[in-house]
Amino acid sequence: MRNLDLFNSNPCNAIQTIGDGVVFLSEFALSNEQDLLTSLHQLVALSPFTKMYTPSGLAMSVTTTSCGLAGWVSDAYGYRYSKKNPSTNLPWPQMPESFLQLAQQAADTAGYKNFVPDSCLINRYQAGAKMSLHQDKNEKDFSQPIVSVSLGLPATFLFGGLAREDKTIRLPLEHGDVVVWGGPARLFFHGVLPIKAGKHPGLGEQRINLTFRKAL
Ligand code: MD6
Ligand code: FE
Repeated sequence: MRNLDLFNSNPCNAIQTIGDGVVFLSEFALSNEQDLLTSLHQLVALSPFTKMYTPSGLAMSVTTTSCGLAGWVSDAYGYRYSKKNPSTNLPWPQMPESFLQLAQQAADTAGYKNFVPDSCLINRYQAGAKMSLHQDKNEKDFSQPIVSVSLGLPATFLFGGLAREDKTIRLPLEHGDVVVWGGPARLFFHGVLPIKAGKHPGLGEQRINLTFRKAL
C-alpha cells in the first residue's frame, strides 16, 4: 500500500489534504478507468495532439488537445481559452460524460460542490517533457477549482505558493491519481518535473494529464 493512504485503507478512496485548498485523491480515476481511456482515444482521434508555442515563440515540451466548450491555447498572441481548435478551426469535441462525472466527483470529494467544468485540457508528456512553474489565471472565475487527473507514466508535481519564489513541495503522481486545488490555493504556482522514460502497461511511453476548469 502506498504511504499516502493515510485516512483510508482502501486506496481507491484515499483522500489527503496536502495544504490549505489542495486535495490529493489517490487513484481516484481508476474506478471508471476503461470508459475514461476509451473516451480519451476517441477524443484524440477527433482532435489530435498538437504543439503549442509560448508567446515568446518557444515550443512547449508537451503536446496538447482539449474538449468542452473552450480549449486552452497558446500562441504569439498569448495564453487564453478559445472555443475553436486553432489547428482545425472547428469547435472542440464535446466533453465526454465519463470525463465530466470524474471531474465533478473529484471536486465534490475535495469539498468543492457544484463544479461545472466547461474545459478539459489534455496534455501529452513524452520522456523529458515538463511544465515550468506557473499560475492558472486565464479563467474568468477563480472561485472554481482546478481538477487535474494523471494517467500513464508517473510524474512529480511541484506545488508552491502565491509567489514564484515560494518554497515548493513535490507530489509524486501515478496513473489514476487526481489533485484538486481551489480556494486559497487556486492561484498557487505549480509545475511538473521532466518525465522519466518508461512504459506504462495501459498507456505506453507517455503521461497524459487531464485538467478540468471552469474557463468561461
Ligand atoms: C499538467 N498542466 O499537465 C499540468 N496549466 O500536469 C498545467 O498545469 C497547465 O498544461 C495551465 C495551462 C496549461 C497547463
Ligand atoms: Fe497549470
